[in-house]
Amino acid sequence: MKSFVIGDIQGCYKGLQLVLNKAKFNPDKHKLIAVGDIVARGEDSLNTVLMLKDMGHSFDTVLGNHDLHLIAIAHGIRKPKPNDHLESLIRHKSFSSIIDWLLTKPLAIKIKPKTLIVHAGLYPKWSFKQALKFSERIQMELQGENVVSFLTSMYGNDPDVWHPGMNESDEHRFIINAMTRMRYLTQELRLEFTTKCHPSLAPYHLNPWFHADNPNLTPAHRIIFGHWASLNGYMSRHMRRNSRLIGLDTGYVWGNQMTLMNLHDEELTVVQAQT
Ligand SMILES: [Mn+2]
Repeated sequence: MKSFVIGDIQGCYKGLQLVLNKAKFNPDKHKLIAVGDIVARGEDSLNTVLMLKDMGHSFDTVLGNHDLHLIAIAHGIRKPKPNDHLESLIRHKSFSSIIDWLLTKPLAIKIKPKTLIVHAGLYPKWSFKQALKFSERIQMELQGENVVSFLTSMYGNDPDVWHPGMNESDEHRFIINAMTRMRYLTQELRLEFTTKCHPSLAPYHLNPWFHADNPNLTPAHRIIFGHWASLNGYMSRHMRRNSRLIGLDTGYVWGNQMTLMNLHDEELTVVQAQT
């Protein structure tokens, strides 16, 4: 079956339809996998989610920070922000079944032996195998009885570095932060959450997570991720030098592009947002 991976949709229903039509995507024949952040900020998160959910087994996604935030809102732990435009989704009669559906989604998907999909990235101390194990742990917590306390303790920026001997709740928070929020790391591989700019504008002591050496990876490994709209362009240049990284968030919600990649030949289909 032909599979496609799509960058951050963020409730941009029109952009989603445009890019799927342009690539002649057919849910009866093809599979669509999202890099997460399917909701929030865009004009129509409700119809975006209803359409993706209706695709059944033809669609899968990893969870992004905005998807987790929606789950936290549904459990009464966070309040929706007006600029997320989530009101009609939250009020819809299918909201609780949408949340149940999101709660089944992982943080990482291995789609080929050496290809991983994850929202923000792979922390450089981790192998694919570890990341998938961590993803399974979080998935179990999201489907467990203590989901409310789990979601409550997921918020926060500490610990900002991975080290052995942390308690379980610190481990879970770090795993979620690394897999759904990470962009820059310090030299000591600490997560830094405030800097979101293009790497050419970043302070000298910070490096993109994918510049840190990961001894678990070979040039045959591929990591497909989203989350970092300001990388648009940088990643496509980077792809030629380093085949391991495919950043698909091209910032449609900010007036730039929505990108879809055919997994077999890595051909990109791109649509431009109308401003
Ligand atoms: Mn994100």
